[in-house]
Amino acid sequence: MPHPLDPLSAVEIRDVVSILRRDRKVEPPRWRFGVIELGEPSKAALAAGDPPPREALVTCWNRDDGQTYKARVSLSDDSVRSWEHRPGEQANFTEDEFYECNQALAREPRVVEALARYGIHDLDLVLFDTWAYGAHLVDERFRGRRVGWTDVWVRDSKTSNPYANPLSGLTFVVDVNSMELLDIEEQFVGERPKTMGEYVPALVPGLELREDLKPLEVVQPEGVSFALEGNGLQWQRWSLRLGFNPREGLVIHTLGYEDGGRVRPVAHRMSFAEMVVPYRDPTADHMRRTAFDIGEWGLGFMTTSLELGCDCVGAITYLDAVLHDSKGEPRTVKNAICIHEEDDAVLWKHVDSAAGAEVRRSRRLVVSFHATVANYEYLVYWRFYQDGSIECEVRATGIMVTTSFPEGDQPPFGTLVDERTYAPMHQHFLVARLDLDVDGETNTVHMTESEALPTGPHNPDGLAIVQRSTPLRSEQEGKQNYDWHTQRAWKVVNDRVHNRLGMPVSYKLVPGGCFPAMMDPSSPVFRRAQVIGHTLWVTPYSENERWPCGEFPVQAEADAGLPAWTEQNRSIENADVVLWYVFGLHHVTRPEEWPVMPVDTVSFWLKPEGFFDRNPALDVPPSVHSPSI
Ligand SMILES: [Cu+2]
Repeated sequence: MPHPLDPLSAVEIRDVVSILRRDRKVEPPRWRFGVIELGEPSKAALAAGDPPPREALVTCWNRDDGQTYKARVSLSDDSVRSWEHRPGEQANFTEDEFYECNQALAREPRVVEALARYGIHDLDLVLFDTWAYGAHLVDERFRGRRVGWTDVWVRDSKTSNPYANPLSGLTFVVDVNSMELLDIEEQFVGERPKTMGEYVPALVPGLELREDLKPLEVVQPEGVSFALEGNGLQWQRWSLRLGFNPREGLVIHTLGYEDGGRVRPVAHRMSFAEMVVPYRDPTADHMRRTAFDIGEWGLGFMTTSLELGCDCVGAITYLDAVLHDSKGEPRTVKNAICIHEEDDAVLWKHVDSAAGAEVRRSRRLVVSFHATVANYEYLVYWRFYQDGSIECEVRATGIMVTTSFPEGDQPPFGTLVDERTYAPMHQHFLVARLDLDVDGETNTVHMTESEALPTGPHNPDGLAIVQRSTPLRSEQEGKQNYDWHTQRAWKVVNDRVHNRLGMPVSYKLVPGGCFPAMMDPSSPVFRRAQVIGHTLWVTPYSENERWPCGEFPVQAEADAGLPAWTEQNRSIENADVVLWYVFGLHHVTRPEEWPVMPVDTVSFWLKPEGFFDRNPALDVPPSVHSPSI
């Protein structure tokens, strides 16, 4: 029996597909599956105790007429519980379409002929990189079709980096249902420059690897301090469940901290619900480049097996992830989730002449996964600390998108990284969906700010600072922006539970890596991704509100998620609140990020504030060093 929050197994995915085939004639090759995922039980159903029915949520579409459908399938009852037509909406793009589009274009005579004009005759060296895009840029003639656009990359050899050499100025527009080439857009930008975009040592001319690194090993002679049972994880006082789905990738469920003999809830569910990557370059090569990596493609689908290179050291435990292709056939990503402990230097310390030194090492539990999104990788780390803190870190690495330009004519929208080649500036906005339940479901989010009081008789030197805490009562008030001047942060407070000092218990969202959209609100790109207009949004929990830019951002005109839901201006006071935190990288590209980008790292924290009565890590014992080390 799976736990109600366990992801669908391969057998269950096959069962879902066969139920839909039997009852709704959803059959390949006419039909494709966008997403097949667990229909998670509601909080009430989970709390009820009896195992809730096992259900799946499905997005599929008919390639012949382009119509999209959503289904809820009951595995417990062997039935289709709901079947909903979604006219005018496009399902997420799939990896199968990406590969099939690449093959179709390589066989298309008009493409072969276009490439020959650039002296490119070996199609095996060409990568057509397919992107989804916004409706406003889809030509009137192709409206309503499932349209992708591709840029073109040319490898130097079969094993070299496909993203090393752009063939700038050539774009293909494709109907990815029929794989028909709809349009060729061409803007000759001159002879291709000679660049060096290789990073595999054997392909980098003259590279000599450093020889002065001695081994550094992490040894856990008695094994790990965590216990993983199925998808349930326990470490120190933390307990949580690991989930995974095609769109969000890793999901943290039912996070709690044991205190005084009981598990106190902190979060019901935490995940990444969207990622928006607008390239801030209006030239022909980049104007369509506005990726919604979660809504258009799925971070889960793009999760890579950590067998391929995890770079976690010590004793590592892995979990596999089960996904599916567009035919509904399950596939397993081996070692998709990495679980391990890390030493984290000093946790607390004091040196006193009488007592001597008391010092504690900090240890953290890390749960991570890596997604390769075509040229880029995103490495996601959830870290749990012994003092009740939680850190969510994202590292971006991989190969930047580049463009070549004619001699003496470099556009100002990027940074020169190689001969007549620039990397456009862009932004990676990540939206973390944080369904926190601090000591229970009934919480209120407060905006917290520091205020320097004016100089006066009681504050003659102007030293006084006070802390203001303002409850956010409605969804309108819940739209929050970072303010450096007041060191604004947000606290999730449970007014019904108090600590020993009489304060209501809370967890604080300590913002990090946030930045403004810097985009005209009338921009059609902004209209599709209005979530980037604020650092934080707060909504009352609603089971169907999962996707901040709408469930179907492919070819969308407008953001059908947070801006639409929050129009209702519902109460968020003493409610089961969900926080949507927008952070990421404002990526002003650098020469040092070419040909492969050293990680750029951003994070935010959730820290207990009055949740405990005192430092909860007082009981961490001093480190024991084995004499041999
Ligand atoms: Cu970037």
